[in-house]
Order: sequence, then structure tokens, then C-alpha cells
Amino acid sequence: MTKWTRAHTNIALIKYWGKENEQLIIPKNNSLSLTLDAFYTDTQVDFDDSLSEDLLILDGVEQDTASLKKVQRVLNEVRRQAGIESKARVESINHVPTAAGLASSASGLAALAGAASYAAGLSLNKEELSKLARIGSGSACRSIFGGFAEWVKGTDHDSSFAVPVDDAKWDIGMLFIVVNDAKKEVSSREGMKRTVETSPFYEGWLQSLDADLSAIKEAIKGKSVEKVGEIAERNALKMHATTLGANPPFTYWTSESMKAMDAVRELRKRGFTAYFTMDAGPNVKVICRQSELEQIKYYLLTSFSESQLIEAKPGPGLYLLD
Ligand code: 2P0
Repeated sequence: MTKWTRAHTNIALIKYWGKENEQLIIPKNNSLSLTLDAFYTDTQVDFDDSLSEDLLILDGVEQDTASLKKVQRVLNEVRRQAGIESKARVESINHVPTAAGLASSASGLAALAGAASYAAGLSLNKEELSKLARIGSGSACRSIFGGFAEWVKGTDHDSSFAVPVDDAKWDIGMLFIVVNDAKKEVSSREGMKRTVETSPFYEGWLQSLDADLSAIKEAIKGKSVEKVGEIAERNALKMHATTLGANPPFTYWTSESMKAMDAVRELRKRGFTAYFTMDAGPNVKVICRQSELEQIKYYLLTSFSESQLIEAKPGPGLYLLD
């Protein structure tokens, strides 16, 4: 029994940054994201007794055992729940513009949770799928849901999963500015670990989160792009500030990222509702009104090329393809 399953990527507006339990991927703090339509992963899984080991074929290319690690954490849990021992063939196609340098672990591990549980004959509800995706990659637990989702940190495997917050069927969108001067980055897994262990700013980050979370939920309820953007931008800046206090210090920002952030500030001066957020990489995402995406892109074309600018709207949660 195998079926293609699709999951879209999500971008956190209140960031997940740091683990309480590294083995189970229990986070230090709740996070809140928006699932987007522009980038997604399609995956199918086949548990096959004739296989002697798990196989991962990504965009038609068989992957090495190192890339299988996160995938196998999900497969092993599915095998445990279904009481099967067969190895799996996992086929995955990432629909992310080539060379965009955008992380696909959220959509990838969410699609895998859906496809693997289906292939094993498990019928999991969304909460169970979210937990399963989480053990592959933390941010993936939020991609089970469309629109806005909150990952409630919990204290153990059974209490740590995402919940839907709002379907985002209103005038909010996101524009990705893909910057071209990417340097070799510290992985998010390594970056958050180093920050938790060594940055004196980490405590300050944690202490400010409850206020950010309740404020953004109010802003979402009021459908205020302005407030959502303002809170998200400040939250992202705080997260990135923690990395400068780490030992050794690091940053995901490049000069191109800073140029993009300046462009967003300039958009605000020109009367647009535009705020930015950034993740564990140099790309900048502009939070804006869906109805202003075109005009904002037009303005940004004065500083960036067409291929660097990707428009996104709120996207759906995990689903099986016919
Ligand atoms: C987030 N990031 O909330 C934050 C903001 C990056 C910065 O989740 O170790 O790939 O697999 O749980 O989910 C990226 O980290 O990390 C991430 P693991 P993940 O989106």
C-alpha cells in the first residue's frame, strides 16, 4: 500500500531555537509558524520484505546513509507502531526552486510521516502525525497543518506536537528574498545546541517568548498583518542575537541579508506593510499583505533579480495525493 503524500514548508514567526531533549526533539519553547503554498515535498514509501536496507531516493538520486538518519528515526517509529520489520524504499521529490538554498526538512519529514504511516497501514490523526514528524525534524511537526500552527513544546513524546491556530485565509503573504552570497553555514541543529550551551543571551531569549506568543496570537485573531509582522521581526532579531553571544560566535547573516533587511525597512517608509524574518541561513522572508505582493516584488526588483524573489501565500496541511 503506497501513496504519494504532499507536505508544504512552513516559516516560523515565533522561532523554535533550542532543545530541552535532543533525543526526542522536545523544544525549549513553543513556536508558531505559517505554512506556505510555494514550496512542498511529495513522498511515497513502500515497505518491502525483499529489501535488505532502507533506501532514500531524493529527486531521483539515491542518498547516502548519513542523509538517511532523520528519515530512519521516523521509519523506525512507524515500524514499532505497526509491528513490522520490513525495510522501506522512500521516494521523495522536493518542489523547491533549484539553487534557492531553502531548507526542506520541514516539508520533507512531514511528508514522510504521512507516507510512511499510510504505507504501514496505520491510521494516525493529525496530532499523532505531528509527533511522528517531530522526531524526524522539529519544525516538521508544524507542517502537518495549513495556515498558522503552534508547536506546543510539551514535556515528552506524547505531549509535544503542533496544533492549528488559524487557517490564514485572509490578506497575508510572504515574499522570499533568496540571497546569493551564501557561505557554509552552521546547521540549525548544531547552531541551536551551541547557543543553548554557551550564549549568555539565551536566557533573555527564553524569558521574552511568552509575551511574543500571546501578542502574535492576538494579532492573528485580529487579522493584523502589521502586528503579526512587527512581532515576528522582533522575535527573529532576538533569536539571531543569541548566536552572536555563543562560543564560538556565529551568524547566519551575510551582507546580502542586511541589504535585504534594509530594503524591507525602506518598503515600510514607502507605506507598505512589510516586515522580515530569517532562519538558520542568509535568506530573508518578507511578511506582507497578499494583495501587495506584486507591488513589493516590483520595488525589490530594483535591488534583486527576478529569480531571487519568490512569492508565497498560505498553504494547506499534509494530504494524500489521488
Ligand atoms: C524554526 N528553525 O522554528 C527554526 C528557526 C531554524 C530557525 O526549526 O534539529 O530543522 O531537525 O529539530 O527543525 C530549523 O531546525 O531542526 C528550525 P531539528 P530543524 O523554524
